[in-house]
This record gives sequence, structure tokens and C-alpha cells, in this order.
Amino acid sequence: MFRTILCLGSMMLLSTINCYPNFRNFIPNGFNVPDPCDPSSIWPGVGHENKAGGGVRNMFGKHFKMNGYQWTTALCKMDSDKDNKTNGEELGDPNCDWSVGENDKLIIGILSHPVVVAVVVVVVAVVVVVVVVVVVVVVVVVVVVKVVV
Ligand SMILES: [Ca+2]
Ligand SMILES: [Ca+2]
Repeated sequence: MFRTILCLGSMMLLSTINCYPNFRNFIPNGFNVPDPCDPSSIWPGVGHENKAGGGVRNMFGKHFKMNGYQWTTALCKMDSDKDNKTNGEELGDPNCDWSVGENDKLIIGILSHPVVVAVVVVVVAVVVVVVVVVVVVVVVVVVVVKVVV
């Protein structure tokens, strides 16, 4: 009797744990979303801040929930991370015509994360800001030196 209860408890726990990965079946390339910090690995928790999933939802996860946990045209056309690429473009469905179970029609190319902006973009933005600040400082110094001299 105790063994039966223990097995049922374990099955219930395992079925609960396995609920979240199933959401990846409802978005294109749900099992192929790369980790932007390590493109050789996958980001299983596509809709979460935590790479492994669970816990706080990221913006894509919030948008996915708002759309009833379904891949809709509206969700596809959204740009959840504001990097000028729609969620559909990032997940390999640029025409927003993918639907659940049509994995063979996926356009699998260079996928990116619908929430995490690539590190390269952040590095380029920081470099641009630093260059602009240096140029402004040099111009101010030159102007001050000319005024003083
Ligand atoms: Ca985007
Ligand atoms: Ca992105």
C-alpha cells in the first residue's frame, strides 16, 4: 500500500515537472532556441528569465501567456525584446504561418532568443557610447584650450 502511494506521488510530481517543457511544442523551434551567451547550447526556458525554465516570466513569456499560450499571428509579429526582430523572425517563422504540429514547414536558419538581446548588440552599443563620449570630451578640451589661449 505504502509503495503504491509512493509511486502515485512520484508520478504526479513527474507529470507536474514535465508540464512546462510542453509549452515549447506550441512555438516554432521551441526546442532549438539558442542561448545568446553560448550559441552552442539551448535555452530551454524560452518564456522565463531562468535559462532552465520556471520562476519569473520574461517579456516573451508574458506575451505568450497573454495570447493564451498559443502561437498567434499577434504574438509572432510582436518584438518582445525590442531588438527590431519580430518573435517570428527570431524563432524561424518570419511569415507567421507556422502552426502546432507543422514542424516540417519550419524555416530553420539562424535562430535567436525572442527576449535576450544578443551580447554582440550590447557590446557594439557600449563601444558606440564610449566613442561618442571620448569625441565630446576631446572637442570640449580643444574648445577650452582655444578660448584660454
Ligand atoms: Ca525581437
Ligand atoms: Ca532577440
